[in-house]
Amino acid sequence: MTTAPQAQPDTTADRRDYYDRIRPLNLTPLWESLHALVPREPQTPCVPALWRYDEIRPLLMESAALITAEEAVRRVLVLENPAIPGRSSITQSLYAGLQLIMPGEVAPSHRHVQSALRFIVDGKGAYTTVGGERTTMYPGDFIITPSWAWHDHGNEGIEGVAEPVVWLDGLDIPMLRFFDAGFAENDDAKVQQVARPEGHSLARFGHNMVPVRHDHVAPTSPIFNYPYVRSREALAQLQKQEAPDAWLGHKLRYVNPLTGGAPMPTIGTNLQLLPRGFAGKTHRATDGTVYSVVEGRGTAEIGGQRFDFGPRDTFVVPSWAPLRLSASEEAVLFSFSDRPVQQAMGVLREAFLQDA
Ligand code: 1HN
Repeated sequence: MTTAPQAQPDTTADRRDYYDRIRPLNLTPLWESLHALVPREPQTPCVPALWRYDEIRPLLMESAALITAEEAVRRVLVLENPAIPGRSSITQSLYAGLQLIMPGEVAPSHRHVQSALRFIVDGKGAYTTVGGERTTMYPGDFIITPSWAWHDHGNEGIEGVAEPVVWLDGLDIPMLRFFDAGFAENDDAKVQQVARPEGHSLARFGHNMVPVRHDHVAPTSPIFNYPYVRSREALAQLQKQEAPDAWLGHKLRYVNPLTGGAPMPTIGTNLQLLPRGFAGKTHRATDGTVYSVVEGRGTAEIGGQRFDFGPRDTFVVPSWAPLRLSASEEAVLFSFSDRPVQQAMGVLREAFLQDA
């Protein structure tokens, strides 16, 4: 048997007088805040929200006339959870932003303890260099900047195309702020030296095989670009070969090939396909999750609120909010959350509900 926690005690006059006397000693009564400190279930201040790319793109392009990537260091519009403005947070633990790099621009080399992911949203011809290896970025690619790895970005164009490139940044900034464990430094060079050929890490670790002798010991995946063409192909095959999960459609999580766990120690990532006409059942989980729509259209019903999504939109599902996904066109969604951290702590909970 479980019961609801006790109601909060009354704040009587004599109690208030007592609180006033203990406050100068930096003391406070637990019994006034216990109910809020240990809620019966998650009580996130965050709310669901959707950012429409069609609305944001012109504003992003406008920012390119205001400031260069170099002056900005990173030219990004931060996606803030509307219920917690001013904290550069899309959930309590995660940061998200849309970054723009114009043809010919460079975002200078630096490194920090915060881990980052890039999910390419719009345009091609940009590259990022991470720890001495460069990768060309295409829409739908999932790219990792591990903690403390040097990284710089540029846009030299490719295949005769020079166009603006936009990606979704996901970082564990609020988590690092919580731990007060952040360090950062700028590189002497604006653009770091490339030390290995493009595709080297994927060749070594990206084919269900790994080198018999290697020295990769970091907790982050040795693969730093998970190309969309490969992940999309897996989903296309799955769709032909099996029925979709009633809650998730066809959903795959990205893995670190050395561990089978999440590719980043602090952020878990997924790619899912919702078949045309899919009407999912309701599920919820304690990891607040950010979604980026790659293809197709549909609806996310989040805590009873309806959000219609289309290509390149971003939306956030707060911790423990019931989520029901449906698709009017075949849709592909990328998503990320702090799931590996909650799993390491043994606190992740999720529920797959049987809708009536
Ligand atoms: C950062 O280094 C990047 O390297 C993007 O592209 C966003 C947000 C806060 C702090 C560092 C990048 C960032 C960031």
